[in-house]
Parts: sequence; C-alpha cells; structure tokens
Amino acid sequence: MIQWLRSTLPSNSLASVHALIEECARDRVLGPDVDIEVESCDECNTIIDIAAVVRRIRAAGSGMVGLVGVQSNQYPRALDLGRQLRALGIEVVLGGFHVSGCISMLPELPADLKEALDLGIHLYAGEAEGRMGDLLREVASGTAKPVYNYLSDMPEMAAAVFPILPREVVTRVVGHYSSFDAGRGCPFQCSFCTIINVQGRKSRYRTPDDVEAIVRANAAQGITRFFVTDDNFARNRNWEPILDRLIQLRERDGFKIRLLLQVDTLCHRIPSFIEKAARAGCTAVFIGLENINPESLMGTKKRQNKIWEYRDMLLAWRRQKVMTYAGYILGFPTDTPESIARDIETIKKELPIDILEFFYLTPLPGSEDHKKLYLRGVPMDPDMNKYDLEHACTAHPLMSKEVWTKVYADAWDRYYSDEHVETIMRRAIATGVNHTKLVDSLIIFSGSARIEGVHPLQFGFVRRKRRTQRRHGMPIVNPLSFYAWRVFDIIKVATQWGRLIWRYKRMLKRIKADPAAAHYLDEAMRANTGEGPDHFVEMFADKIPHTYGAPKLSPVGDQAA
Ligand code: B12
Ligand code: SF4
Repeated sequence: MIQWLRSTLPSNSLASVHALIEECARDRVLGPDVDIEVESCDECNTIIDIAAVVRRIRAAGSGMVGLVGVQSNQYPRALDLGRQLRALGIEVVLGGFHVSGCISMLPELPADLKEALDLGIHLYAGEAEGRMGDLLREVASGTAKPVYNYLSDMPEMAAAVFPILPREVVTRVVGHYSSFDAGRGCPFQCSFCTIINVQGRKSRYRTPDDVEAIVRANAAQGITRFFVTDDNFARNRNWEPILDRLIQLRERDGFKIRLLLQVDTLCHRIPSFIEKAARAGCTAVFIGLENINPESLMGTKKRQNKIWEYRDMLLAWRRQKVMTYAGYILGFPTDTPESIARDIETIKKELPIDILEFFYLTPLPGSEDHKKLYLRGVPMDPDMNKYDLEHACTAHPLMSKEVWTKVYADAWDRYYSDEHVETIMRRAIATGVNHTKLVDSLIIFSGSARIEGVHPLQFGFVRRKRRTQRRHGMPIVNPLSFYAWRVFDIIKVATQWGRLIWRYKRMLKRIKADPAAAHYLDEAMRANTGEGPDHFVEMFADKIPHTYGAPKLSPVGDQAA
C-alpha cells in the first residue's frame, strides 16, 4: 500500500458510497428496528485493522465490508483485503472502475474478477445511486448476487444523494479538501479514456440547489474546499447555473469556497467560463493537455485538443490568477526519447504552464485502447498494480521498456530543472498568481516522483510503510533488516525533501527581492495576436490537420526555403 499520515487528495467514490449508505440508514431500509451504521476510511491515509473491523461487525450482529472505488491499480490490494475478510466469514462487496471498466468493455470476465468471485466477493458494476437499499437488503438476507451490473442504467444526477464524508475523514486530507462530482459523462472520445465507457458520453449533472446543499452541509462541519471531480467540468451542461450559485454563496453569503476543477483545452472558448470559475473560488485547474504533437492527439481521437489554442487558454487562466496543472502523456506511437525531450523543451519555452505532470500512455481496463489490445491478444502486463500510469504496461513500437522507463524519469528532471522552476516562479510573480501556493505545488510535483518514487496524484505527507502489510504471496521481511532499512530510508528521504524545500524557498526569496521581477516577460507569456509568427505552432505545421479553425501554415523547412 502507498500510505501516508495525510493524503493530498480526497476520495470522491468513498464520499459517494458513504452518503448512499447513510441515506439507507435514515430510511431504515432493513426495517424499522434495524439500525445501520457506516464507518468510512481511505486506505491512502488510514491503516486498517482487519481484526478490529471483523470484531465490530460481529458485535453488531451483521454487516458487510464495501471495497469502494477500486481502480485497476488498486485491485490486487482490494483482493488481498477481500481474501482476509472472506476467510473470516465477512460479506464483501467490491465496486469501482476496475470492475465497471472490465465488465463494460470485455467479452468475458477477466481472470482477476473470476478470482474475486471464487473467494465469494460480490462484484458491483455501474453506479449505486437509487439502488443501495436493494443491495443492503440482499446482503442482510444472504441473497446477494455474485455480480451486479447496472452499466446500462445510469442514474440521473438531479436530486441524487450527494457525496459527503464526516469531518474526521476529511481532515485526514491535507488542506481539508472534500469533493463532489457536479456531473458525470464526457462528450469526447479519447481512446485511452475509461470514463466514457462507464459513465457515458451524455452529460448528467447536479442542480445548483444540490451543489448549494453540498456546500452548506460541508461548511456546517467547517469544510469549504472542494475537488470537483467532473472529468471535464467545462462540458457539464449545467456549469453556468452551478458557478452562478457558487459565486452567490461566496460573494453574497460569505462562504470561503475554494475549488479545484478539471477542464479541457477548449474551455477558454466558452464565454465567461474562466471568469466565472475564478469568481466561484477556483484557484487551480487540471487540464488534459496530454501532448503537443497533433499527430499523437489525432491517433488517440483527442481531436478537441488544438495546440494552436493552448497558449491563449493558459493565458486566460493566468489572467484570473488561477494556477494551471497540465497532464502530459509519454509513449504515443511516434514518441522517441529525442522527440519527447524536444517537446518538453518547447513547452517550457512556449507555454505558460505552472505544473506539468507526466503519465505513461496506459491501456487502462475500460478503455478502447485496452479492449483492442485484449481482443488482438497483444501482451499486456498481467499485474494490475502497475496500471497506475507510472509503469509501462505494454510494448511501445519505438522504445524498449527500459528506454521508456528512463524517458519517464528524465521527463520530471527535464521539466523541474532549477532553471525552469525559477522561470515558473518569475511568471507567477509577474502575473500575480499566488506564489506561496505555487511553491508548495512545485515542491510536491518536483519531488514526489523523484524522491518518493510515486506520482504526485498518489502523494501524501509522511509515508507509512508497514512491515506486515505486504502483497499476498510476498514474504514478510524479518524485523531487524526491515527496521534498519526503514531508518536509513526515512533519513534519506527527509534529507532530500529538506534540501529541495530550502532550495525553492531561497529561490523565491531571491526573485521577490529582484525589482525587475514584476516586469518579467517571456515568449510563453505573450498573447498570440495573430500577427507575426507563432513558433510553437510552426514547429508542428506539417502535422496540424486541415480542420475548421486550424491555422494554415507550411512546415518550418518550407518556410526557410
Ligand atoms: C477523483 C478521481 C481520483 C481522485 C480520488 C479517487 C476517487 N475514486 O474518488 C484521486 C486524485 C486520488 C485519483 C487518483 C488516481 N486515479 Co483517479 N479518478 C478520479 C475520477 C476523476 C472521479 C472518481 C469519482 O468520484 N467518480 C464518481 C464515483 C461516484 O464513481 P465510482 O468511483 O465509479 O463509484 C460509483 C460506482 O462505481 C459504485 N461503487 C464504487 N465502489 C463501490 C463499492 C460498493 C460496495 C458499492 C455497492 C458500489 C460501489 O458506486 C459509486 C456511486 O455510484 C475518476 C474518473 C471518473 N469519472 O470516475 C478517475 C479514475 C477513477 N482514476 C483513474 C486513475 C488511473 C487514477 C490513478 C491511478 C492515476 C491518475 N493519474 O489518475 C490515481 C491513483 C490513485 C491511487 N491512490 O492509487 C482511472 C481508473 C481507471 C481504471 N481502470 O481503474 C479513472 C477512471 C480515470 C481515467 N483516467 O480513466 N483519482
Ligand atoms: S476529455 Fe477526458 S474525460 Fe473526456 S473522453 Fe477525453 S480523457 Fe475522457
């Protein structure tokens, strides 16, 4: 388990399932004389004492353990937990994207899902809104089915029970961030995406009243920061009334709302979207940039990403002082170590991104990419634990696994070079982006993969490594060697963090003391006026598809001629 004293991002799946079971408790779905109690915890920030869980369930007379929001990379761990619980006779129901993705896309249950069924674990595919009561009744009466499949029956979200967690669960997340999904579904068709095959391509959304209720319920327990987990909030058909309501709550009623949003690269084209997001409390956005090579983007059907719009979009967020986090995928079919190195250098020079995070192109179960490879019998790594977008899970046409792995490690070094970190800080100071928050993010994103060896999306504060909590079948290391190694490990990691924090804080101090810092300007910060050449776009002139709105350019070589 990758576990921390405090994690950095909340689990929205957990909040959703917790709220659904609380609704069942309020509605007394097991009868008027049966109380239902629910205890939720996120293994990323909590060590689970299985024996204690079993004791509590037995003392209650009946119960079940729900393994919630289990993603493919978490599936082996979920099976380990399920195996232990089943051996003690506890009912276990397992849901989340691995189960839903596999069942939605594959012609038959893969071996790992069959293994769960063999252990007597119930699998839950699809969304549980409006149907949790049925499940609890069936579990309580011993008639639960091996597989629940609601994939073809997606619940409406208007007036659906909304996600919420008790304060003591939320406060285990740094910054006390909670979460909600204001909508589900995305209209686009990226071939590496699982979401559209599980939650659909139609936008289903909550109402402004629901969102207000979410804010008020959380604020009542002192929580006002939210990760809005819509994969693409800009395509939530109700984005405007929702943002208007949040603006009202902030500006009229004084709620100190802070939002993290996920959006696409065309969001700046939606009139008022960025301005309203900022007014509603958005301080940071995750943007699915994915790549700057139009050929790679077309290859994965990410047609909506138009590289000639990237800079304008990033500058639009910057004008509102919102920090930008962009995801960048390594390992598209035409990628080579040289092309990736060149593209990262281009981004550094040409695009005003604050935080860039790297991922391997991964055939995630539930995606079109995975389905195609599966049906063609192309070898993929059988260990689901590796499907965390931090490992090479299948062969690349031009790079060996070793080369690809090195390219991934080099990408973090290349983007988070001290020279570029200084440029990012200078851009922030010149444009009024919150530099304290920026430096915190720079520290995490620069150090997470390089110091802790985990992606920032799995990062937390103070890593916990339990000697006895190993994967099923792996030997338990003897205490002497384990603790000796652990002491060394803690000192090494703490020293590396200490050095990084000191270096970045010193850098910021130096820049702030520089009188010229306020007027800093570079190529990436210049808006594209349409007059004069745009070097960034010209680099890919021969790869830009001739679609509507695309700039008409001749390749750099031709121009020189
Ligand atoms: C928010 C989010 C995160 C958050 C929080 C995780 C969470 N699950 O809430 C964070 C940032 C931590 C995260 C991290 C990662 N994530 Co993420 N994440 C999401 C996102 C955007 C929303 C999750 C969500 O809230 N969905 C809405 C809930 C309500 O849906 P749900 O999880 O399916 O749950 C419903 C049903 O499945 C069911 N259900 C689920 N569990 C149970 C249990 C029981 C007992 C029952 C009855 C029902 C049930 O009921 C729920 C309510 O309807 C999803 C995409 C998406 N649209 O879902 C990706 C997604 C789940 N993440 C994904 C991935 C790959 C990751 C990472 C590995 C890497 C990455 N770069 O994103 C990391 C690793 C995390 C780790 N620690 O190992 C993939 C998983 C694909 C797969 N095949 O598993 C997804 C689908 C996105 C994608 N790229 O395709 N993620
Ligand atoms: S834009 Fe994001 S959520 Fe939508 S299909 Fe593409 S990857 Fe999936």
